[in-house]
Amino acid sequence: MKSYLFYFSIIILLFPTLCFAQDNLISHQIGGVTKFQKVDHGVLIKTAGNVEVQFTVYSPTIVRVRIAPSTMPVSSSYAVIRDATDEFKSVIDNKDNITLTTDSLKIVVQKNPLRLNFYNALGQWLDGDAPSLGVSWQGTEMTSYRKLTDDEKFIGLGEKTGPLNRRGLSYVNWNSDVPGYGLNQDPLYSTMPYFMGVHTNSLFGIFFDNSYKSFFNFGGSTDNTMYFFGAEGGAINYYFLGASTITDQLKDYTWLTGRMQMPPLWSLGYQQCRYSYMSRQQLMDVARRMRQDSIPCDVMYCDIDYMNGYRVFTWNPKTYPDPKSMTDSLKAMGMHLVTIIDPGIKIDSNGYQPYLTGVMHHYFARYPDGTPYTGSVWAGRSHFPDFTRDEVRKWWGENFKVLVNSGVTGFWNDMDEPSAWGQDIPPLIEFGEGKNTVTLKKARNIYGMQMARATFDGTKALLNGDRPFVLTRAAYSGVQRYSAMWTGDNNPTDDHMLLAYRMINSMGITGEAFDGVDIGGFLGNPTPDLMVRWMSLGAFTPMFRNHTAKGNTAHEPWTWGEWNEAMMRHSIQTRYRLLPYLYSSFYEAHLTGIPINRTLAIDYTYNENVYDTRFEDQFLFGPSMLVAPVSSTNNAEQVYLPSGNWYRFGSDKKYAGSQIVWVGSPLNNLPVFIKAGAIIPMQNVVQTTADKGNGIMYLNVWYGDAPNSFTYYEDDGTTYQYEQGKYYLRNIHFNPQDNEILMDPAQGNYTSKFKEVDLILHGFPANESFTMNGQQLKTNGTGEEQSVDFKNANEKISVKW
Ligand code: MIG
Repeated sequence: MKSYLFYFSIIILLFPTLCFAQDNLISHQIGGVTKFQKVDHGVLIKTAGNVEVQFTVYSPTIVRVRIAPSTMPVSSSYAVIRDATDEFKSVIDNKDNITLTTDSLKIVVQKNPLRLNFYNALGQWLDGDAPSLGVSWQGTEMTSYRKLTDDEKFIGLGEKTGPLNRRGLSYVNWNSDVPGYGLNQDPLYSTMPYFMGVHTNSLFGIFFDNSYKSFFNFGGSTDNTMYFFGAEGGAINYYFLGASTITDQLKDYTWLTGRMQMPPLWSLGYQQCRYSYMSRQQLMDVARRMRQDSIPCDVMYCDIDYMNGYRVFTWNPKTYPDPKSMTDSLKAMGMHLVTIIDPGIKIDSNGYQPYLTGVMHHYFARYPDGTPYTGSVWAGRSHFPDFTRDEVRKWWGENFKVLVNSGVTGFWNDMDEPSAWGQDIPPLIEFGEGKNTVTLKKARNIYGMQMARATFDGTKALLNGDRPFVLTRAAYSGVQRYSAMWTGDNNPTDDHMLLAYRMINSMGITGEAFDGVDIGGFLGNPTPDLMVRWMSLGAFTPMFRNHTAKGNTAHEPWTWGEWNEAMMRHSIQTRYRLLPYLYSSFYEAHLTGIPINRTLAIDYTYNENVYDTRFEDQFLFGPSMLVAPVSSTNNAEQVYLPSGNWYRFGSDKKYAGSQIVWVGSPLNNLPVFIKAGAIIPMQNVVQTTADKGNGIMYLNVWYGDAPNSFTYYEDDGTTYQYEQGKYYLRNIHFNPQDNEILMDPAQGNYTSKFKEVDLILHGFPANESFTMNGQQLKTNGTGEEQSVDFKNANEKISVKW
């Protein structure tokens, strides 16, 4: 026994030495500057160890920093859609430093050893290399060690578990299929390597655009002196974002990586899913019951069982005969059908075209000898399309003909991490062609995004001018250009529900505004109370989808008893009433990248309460509604109301902000607050977005001391004609100092569906008399809630009191 221990410890002691020596994994540090030169749009620096440092100016607030051995080829980005066109304003070479400036940033490059420090235009230090370490590498793995300050918080990285403030925690990006993931599990399905560092009164952003397995450590294990990030391969390639507010950060980040196009309006309606509606009969029964029970609903889903033996791009002829007539029936009821698609293509040479054409053209990911990689998934042994290649994406897109011809308008991409039974796909599997050949190590984190791209481009081309809806599980930065996302296989617990809203908020600050969660939880059964609570939050989720796994209690509203169904119906009705406000908020996301669900960190960045674990789940839904997710077991909850005045949505009870309040939170009354001065256009309850409603815009304004504006946006909701000016856009202002609500003249060539405006005034001085463009209006109601009606003329409308 003793001697066994002796030899064992010798081996343990020798092992690291041996293997580092052999594999050259001893760390190396970046050396001093040997040379530097001006290059197009920036500066190129060489250092002692033949490592290059290149700065590229995209805009005064966006500078790319790339650090890599001079032998490493520059790889093109899947995320970034812009080219650099800017230049440094000045480049000053001194004995010890080189100083690079733009109008917004100053970068000081210490020469020996090379260290970078970033300052804003006011001269405030924002971020920089750790003085002792800087950029280091071990084998092919490069890491940037950076200085950490006591006051610093970190937010971002997209779909990650854990708290809003990621200080003290570490994360890995390696897209993975993680059913029933834990509350702190990592990695999950997607990679969004953009974070912001928030100081006491300044902030910065870093987008580390590297698709290899990457890691981020926000200071938990460095005695609070450093934070660091890096990747298994590729360059230290980051965009330093110097915009000084989170709103401007998001504008810059989505300028760089792209923004969403307008989603089809129907995709903002209520979506009912299930794994699986096993037959046309079952699916249509659910759809009809929605209408019978007056549950507004726009979308039904087919999960994998609609296919013939899980072969993608097929229908099961027995259970789903004549799918076109089914989607016609759905259409007649104002509903759309979304079908799931997995990447794996079943190996089946018996006339199965997607397999035959894929093999014939060598479209699949392959072993180094060219043999297509075989993994097993639902369909059994399968090959996986190489979505990194243009021709493969094009072929994939054309395959959707089968579904589009069947009347399908939404396409749900699943298993695109990619997932295969056994999970760990051999890392040497190859993608791409010629000099663009890469292995899974580089392709994995962008695989889902490229599948979503192929799906979006392909279905858009097939839909004859209509907007497709695409939903994906795996993703990489920039995916917002193609697809919505959902947070995968969650659990039916209160904690998971609350986590989902933090995750959605975090995805929102990494460019992806259109997010959903499986309402009620995917794996297992929620309590009826949890189901009711979650549905009430669903109304305030960018994508409102109820879904659950096989074998679970059905999640449709009527399965929970009449009283619970009534509460759920009310939540869904609230969603439909809010559609004009919601659609306008999507327009803002489309234009600027500001998300729908907005962590309070966006507007109240420097307020400590925002990061307090009691309040970190709270968010603004659009610009002026504050939602406090509350667990289903709490009938009262503490809510933090930021500065300003607030009204409880529903009762209009008034609260002063900048305080923590206890509020009632029974299951039928989620704590939602309206910011004083809010302008929220609503509509009447309809059963589907295909119904234009009663033609009345219910324009709600809540009185406040400060002026406010809102951009109302409308278009046909289905086509891309808004790109040619076919939209209706109207700026609406609340000007309390002039006692005026002003609607600017309508812009665009689209006629609003609203013929009338019912202006509903909350908390205005009691018994006012109102005029519209000088003419007396008849006031309905008195006191707390008054309203006036007028025609929705396109000219300027000024309402005064
Ligand atoms: O291995 O298609 O996350 O939403 O219902 C499970 C069946 C595959 C995982 C998805 C889930 C979907 C399920 N899929």
